[in-house]
Amino acid sequence: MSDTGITVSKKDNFSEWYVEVVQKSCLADYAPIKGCIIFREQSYAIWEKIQELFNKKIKSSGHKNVYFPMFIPESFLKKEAEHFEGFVPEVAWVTQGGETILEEKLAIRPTSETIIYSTFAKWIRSWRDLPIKINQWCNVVRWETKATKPFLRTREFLWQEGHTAHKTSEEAKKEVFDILDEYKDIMEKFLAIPVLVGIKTDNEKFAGALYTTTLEALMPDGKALQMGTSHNLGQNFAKVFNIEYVGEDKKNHKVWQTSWGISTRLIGALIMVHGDDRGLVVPPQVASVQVVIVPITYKKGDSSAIIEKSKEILENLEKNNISAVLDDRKEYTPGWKFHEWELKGIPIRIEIGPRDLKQNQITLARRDTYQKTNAKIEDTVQATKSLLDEIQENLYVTAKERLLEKITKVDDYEAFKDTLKTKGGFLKAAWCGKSSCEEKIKAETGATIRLKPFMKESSTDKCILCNEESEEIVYFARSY
Ligand code: 86X
Repeated sequence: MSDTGITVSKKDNFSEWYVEVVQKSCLADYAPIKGCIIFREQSYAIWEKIQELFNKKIKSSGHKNVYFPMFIPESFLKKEAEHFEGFVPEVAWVTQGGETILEEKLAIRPTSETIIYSTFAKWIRSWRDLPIKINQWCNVVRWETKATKPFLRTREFLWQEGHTAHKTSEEAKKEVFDILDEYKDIMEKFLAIPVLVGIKTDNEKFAGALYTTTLEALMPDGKALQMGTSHNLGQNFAKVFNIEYVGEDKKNHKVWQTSWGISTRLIGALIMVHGDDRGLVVPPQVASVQVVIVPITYKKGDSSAIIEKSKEILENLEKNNISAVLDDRKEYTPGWKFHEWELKGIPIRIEIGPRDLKQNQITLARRDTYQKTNAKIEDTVQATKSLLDEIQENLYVTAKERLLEKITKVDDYEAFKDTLKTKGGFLKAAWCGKSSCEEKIKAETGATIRLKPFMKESSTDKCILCNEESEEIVYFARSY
């Protein structure tokens, strides 16, 4: 195959396949800085779609977008040493401005709790100032030492971070779960990626949180990927940053807080879950181009009638809120165009050639199954709409089946290790609740507890490792 198409099969060499799709589908390119990528047009368009969807959701529930500086004075991070301790080796610093060595070095934000919450302390005076519900879209920097991978682990990435402060614990709790629901909706209904939701163990939660909720997806190589997180911070940060308000009772109270985030990692998940040996597959709901029209014309012969009809179809689709492009480039053959649009993952290709025109029809080719169907030209909009819905549904259902196939209940440690090695995926197992067992399993197998389900599954099983009384069934997996 040529150097424009995908040359490695997803099944044979997943990791190489991924890197090829990323580059050849114009999603990302490597940057001249180690561990950084250039977000190219195909990935940035998906990111803009995610931004559009999430902004709509949070704005309708009263959140406002803001932007804080990317520089955080060292003293701010030190104030929070307890919660950020483990992260210090990942922080990148600015020590010099122009020729001047800075008196206090500045962290490039790895996350913005410290700068935002010290500002909350200034903004919040009385109960009338609450709740505060803000969000920012920004870049963050974490100086990764582990191997980097486009979208999944890079030293700079894009995300949104939401930060809220409330009068009561109940209100904060509701916020945590409302956001979790919005995240789940984006992942499942728009990105067509099924997720498991639950709570992190104390080992895996954000140190600054009372508890951390998480959304976890499964990648085709059997590894779990955290897709997003929503934390209940309780009053932990209110204590450190002294965020207090005078209540209606005239007394001082500390606020209750939440924080939550999703990142450009979601794009990595989308590529892995839906992509195939022809390249990227973009779910219709997040595709900036849903339909490409390719007129089948040849050098010899008059093609004006076909081009005319193609333009009509394009206009008609656009009028009906279907995002379409007409590829009438003369310098490429139809076959070449097919490959290119497949590589880029456009959900539907509409072909119209001399025979189609004669029969007053179009050919619709779907990206997910490669199936082709015909429709009368006057039915184009209807046929396209229902096919887009079908593709969206099929991508989700297929991914869901693959997820369910790879959730395995295991009853003893031998089966645990064996299943992890041969099959991967999520392992449901009883756990006694002790960190020591969790850590030992991680050291011996590489699997961590990805989540504790919200609804405790009652069981009489004993802990998978120590065989003592178990508290609950949890989900283990190796992960990204
Ligand atoms: C944890 C917590 C939280 C807002 C989110 O998960 C969602 C959005 N923030 C992020 N975290 C850190 O606090 C952190 C801190 C430092 Cl200093 C660092 F270098 C890396 C970090 N990574 C994650």
